[in-house]
Amino acid sequence: MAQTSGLVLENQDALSGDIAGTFKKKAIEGIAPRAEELEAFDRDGYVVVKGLLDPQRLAQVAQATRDLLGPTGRNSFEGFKTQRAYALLAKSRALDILAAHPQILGFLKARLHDEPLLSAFLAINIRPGEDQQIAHFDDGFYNAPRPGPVQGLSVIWALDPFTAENGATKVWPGSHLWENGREPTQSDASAQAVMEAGDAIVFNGALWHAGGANHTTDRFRLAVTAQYCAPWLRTQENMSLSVPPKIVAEMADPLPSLLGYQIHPPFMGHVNGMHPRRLFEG
Ligand SMILES: O=C(O)CCC(=O)C(=O)O
Repeated sequence: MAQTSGLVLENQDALSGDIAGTFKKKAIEGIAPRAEELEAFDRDGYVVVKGLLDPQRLAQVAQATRDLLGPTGRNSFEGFKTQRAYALLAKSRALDILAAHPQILGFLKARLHDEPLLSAFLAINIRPGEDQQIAHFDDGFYNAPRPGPVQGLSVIWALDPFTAENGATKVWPGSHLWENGREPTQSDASAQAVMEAGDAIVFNGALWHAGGANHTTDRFRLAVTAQYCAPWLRTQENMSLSVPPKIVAEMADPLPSLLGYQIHPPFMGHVNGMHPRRLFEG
């Protein structure tokens, strides 16, 4: 039988709007970054935000992260002396705050998208004697013209003090504006994100960076990195398969949306023609 009622979409423009019936688009809310933080982010491609976790929360988060660490890396990108752990949101609720911290949500909204996706969320523990990681930029997978619109935004949370000696992240200021094919050389100025535990570096996914070398014999450099992308891009970790729906159903907003329980209008991300949040009904 022919359908006689429903939304009439006249043209392509109508397909950029939110046509969902039950669950409307829900923009993330956060704490807006300060003007000077945004200036630094735009100019240098990164900014260090200080003191995001109080000491009690920091201790909980650091312990929960340590508990999840496994073997050292399988290749030089992961780091042969570095422990990594993935799919963190399937394993611990203590780390939710790092994926959806109000100040990070504010950066996402200001510089990436108002309904972004969490592309990767992993622990990185750089151990004594580790070499510097190869320089890279996190949007490299998207193979897009550079410079271009912001496609990804990354955060590295310092859970130990980050020092020049223990492997503080190395960045090439301004390199988010470099054209395709340009790579860091010895003559390009670099900096290290020296941070207190509880600080985070927030950077454009186009910024060239690398995990630093750990020159110490006895200091670890524990971090969690949260990487976000625009909602029309493929995420690095396949979050739909990494975090079981039963776990996501119990999470507070905006985590389900960050994990893909959202529609990028008009219908990117639907499940059997419906908003993915309807999987939680009944
Ligand atoms: O650990 C760091 O400081 C950077 C790690 C990183 O950029 C990565 O693995 O993608």
